[in-house]
Amino acid sequence: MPILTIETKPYADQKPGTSGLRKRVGVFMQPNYLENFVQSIFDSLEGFKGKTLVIGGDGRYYNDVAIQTAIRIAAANGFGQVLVGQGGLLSTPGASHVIRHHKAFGGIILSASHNPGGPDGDFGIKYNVGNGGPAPEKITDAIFARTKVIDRYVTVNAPDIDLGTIGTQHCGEMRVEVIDPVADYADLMKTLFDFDKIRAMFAGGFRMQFDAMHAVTGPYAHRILEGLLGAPKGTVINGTPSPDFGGGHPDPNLVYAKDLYDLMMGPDAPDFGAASDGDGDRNLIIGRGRFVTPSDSLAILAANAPHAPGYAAGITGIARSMPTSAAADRVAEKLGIEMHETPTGWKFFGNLLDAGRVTICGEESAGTGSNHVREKDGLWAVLLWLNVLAARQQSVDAIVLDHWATYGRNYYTRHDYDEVDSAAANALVEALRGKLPSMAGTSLSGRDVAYADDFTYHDPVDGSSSAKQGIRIGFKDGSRIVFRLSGTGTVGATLRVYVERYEPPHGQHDLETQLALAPLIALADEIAGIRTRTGRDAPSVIT
Ligand code: G16
Repeated sequence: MPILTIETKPYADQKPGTSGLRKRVGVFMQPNYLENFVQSIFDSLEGFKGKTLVIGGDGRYYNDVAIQTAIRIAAANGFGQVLVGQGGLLSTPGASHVIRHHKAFGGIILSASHNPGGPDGDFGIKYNVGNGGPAPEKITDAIFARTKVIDRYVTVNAPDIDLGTIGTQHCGEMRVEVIDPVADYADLMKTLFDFDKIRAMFAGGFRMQFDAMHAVTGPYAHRILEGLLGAPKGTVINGTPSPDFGGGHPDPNLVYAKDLYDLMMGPDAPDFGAASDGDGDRNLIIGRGRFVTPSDSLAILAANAPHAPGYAAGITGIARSMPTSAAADRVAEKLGIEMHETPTGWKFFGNLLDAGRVTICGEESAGTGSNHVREKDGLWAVLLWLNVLAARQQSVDAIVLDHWATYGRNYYTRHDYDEVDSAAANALVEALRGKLPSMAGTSLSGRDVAYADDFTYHDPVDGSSSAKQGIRIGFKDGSRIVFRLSGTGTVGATLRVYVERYEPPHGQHDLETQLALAPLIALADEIAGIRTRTGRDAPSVIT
């Protein structure tokens, strides 16, 4: 089949963000927009001729079209084989596992994660390398450089692949294998967790609600929770992926998963509530009457991981993103294992995991995962929690209170200001940077400043460094305020303000979080002039 070379013109706005390129669907539908980006990915890679590429997405609007386009361009560029999930579906952690398990050269994941979908929603694309993890910055920088000068892409004139039918097809010379999106992933989970113990817990009347938010984890959760683990039918709700996520916002936080939260705080709450996002890498954990912050969840899972067979030998180290609370640090300290603080973005964990320096990683943005794949993994976190609950035979609430009594509590909140004018947001950050040198050693609202800097990460494995990763103001009493601009928004800028305060093991652990942090929240506004500069009276989302 002849290879077609199509002339094209570059777009100036194809810089990958925290996790790939995310834009409104309408932007992606511009002529050659997607084609340019896919070709730029391949132009930035070497040595893939005849190799395997994994392609899958979260099922959002435009997924089907984008997959067919990517398959044709992959065929024209000389890949030997594409593995694609049935229906075009692969959760992000599922794709990571398929890449690793089948020793693929890499993978293309089509998702805008927790952002809304549909014709007026968002779309996204990212490239993952052979270890199953998001491409490191040196590759995303090369892709961006290529998008700025690209003048042609190659494709083949072949019919669409039938994504509904599992089995082998061809696109030009290239083999296309449509695979069951869940099978490999479910097999991996069986090796990590004590399925018998969890099954016995469900058989004993344990009740759970899992909200798949009309997104990609639906088929995974149905098969694993209700199928393999015997949870009653109806445990999984909103379990059929839809192109616009049922008109909802597939972000498992207290705003967009409010129904689940209300259920879990109500009189008829089940024992355990959980949710995952658009592409299945985030998680929300709520026990009866007890919300668990992602930062606490990371710490608790790290402390309890050996209850699961896959981690019975213990963990080698923990990594967390810089804005994530220091709760996990206290666990690492007690276990005497390595602790790493990285910039926001799962890609920064890859080297540490590959080098065996850490076993468990997590982020305040509802992401937790381990060395089993190279992405955060929503359902994995849920299964580890279930394993811990089955092993300890205690409630989520009891486990959280016990954790605080042992390690102390890091009160923690994140305030987001969405769709802020970009110029105003950048000016706010610039002004803060200007103030940093004069802050260290002073006292702000009676708190002594221990350090005030713009976080730079030095990767201990490959020696690279990443600067300007967020402004941190740390106080001598262990509290901290962090400011940074999101790298995943698609409209204007999103300002994130992260506030934390440490209360030791025998301190007061039962305060309402916003109240406990009120003085620091006020101080953050005072330092950065958030209200004045953004014109906002209140955050759009508090988590
Ligand atoms: C992505 C990244 C995460 C990051 C999150 C928020 O998650 O993979 O590492 O923590 O974005 O990033 P930001 O604060 O820059 O918006 P996801 O679930 O969107 O792929």
